[in-house]
Amino acid sequence: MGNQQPLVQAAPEAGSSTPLDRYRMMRLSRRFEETMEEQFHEGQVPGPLHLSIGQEAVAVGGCCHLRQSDAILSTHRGHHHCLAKGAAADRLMAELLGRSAGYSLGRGGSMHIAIPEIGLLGTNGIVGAGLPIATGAAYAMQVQKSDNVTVCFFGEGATGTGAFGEALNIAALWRLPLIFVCENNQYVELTPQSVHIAGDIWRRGESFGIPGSRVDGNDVEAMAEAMETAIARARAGDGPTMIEALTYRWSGHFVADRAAYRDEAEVQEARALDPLISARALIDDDVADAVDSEIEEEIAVALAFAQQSPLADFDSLSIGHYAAS
Ligand SMILES: Cc1ncc(C[n+]2csc(CCOP(=O)(O)OP(=O)(O)O)c2C)c(N)n1
Repeated sequence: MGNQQPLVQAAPEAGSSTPLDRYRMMRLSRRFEETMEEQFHEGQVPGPLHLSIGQEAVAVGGCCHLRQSDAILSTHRGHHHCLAKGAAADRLMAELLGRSAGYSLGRGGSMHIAIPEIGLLGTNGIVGAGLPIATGAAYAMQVQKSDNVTVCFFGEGATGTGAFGEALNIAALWRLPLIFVCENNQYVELTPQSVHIAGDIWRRGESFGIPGSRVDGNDVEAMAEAMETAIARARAGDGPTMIEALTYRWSGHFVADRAAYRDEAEVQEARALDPLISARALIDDDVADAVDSEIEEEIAVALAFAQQSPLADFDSLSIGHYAAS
């Protein structure tokens, strides 16, 4: 069940991330998910699989200025967040394939991953559930008088939950070091945003006094810049910020959803705005090609690692449920 693999990737120092680092991470996330999609179709993924392909810039720009001691909360669509915060691709893959070397010993899949050592406080299958947890984490950071911050990633569907308003209220009232990142991929399951969300999401914090902005969520540099400002504000004790990152969900809601409810032309238009293209344009072609080859190797090694790990073990079912006495 245990394994000798490192728990996390070597993360760059906070603030030292370069456009090259960001491209590398986005490429890793893209190839990670494409590989998991193939594995799903081969029957190797025992649970549901929600892909973030096309949304990589939100996670990478959202995490590239964070320290390991900063926290994030993720969602049901969170592989890109996990990788960007420093999860190791091999153990993440093992989890998705239901293998005992996975982060949750293969018992949970992609919606049950928490890696406290790197500040990943959880992916989550319950829409909006990260919001109160993030609020609590940010409050803990404030009580501990650290200058760490919490970033809560959530989809636009979560703005319809009661927890959203509650989190905004408490975060503003207590000036918590919390950054709300609404990853607006324009669909809530099978429903386009246009038929169920009124007004501007980025302005939802206004009446609480929370500054907000809408960012091109396909532009990793724009995302990183907006986060830098929000992180500095939170570290300085000036309270929360709301960022709406506008992006697009390339795939169906989950892998088996063929997304017949939307126009192919709309999908193709969105794909032309591939966030990897603009990220790649900032670095030399030769360097980018070398990165692409390294990632292919890394993915192949990670997949082999995951496949060699034994399937989740029933004896592990009770592990991690109770605090050690
Ligand atoms: C509390 C709750 N209600 C409903 C669902 C069913 N559900 C799963 S994903 C989803 C849509 C979420 O949309 P969004 O928050 O925009 O995230 P996205 O899937 O677009 O990444 C819904 C309604 C759920 N998991 N949890």
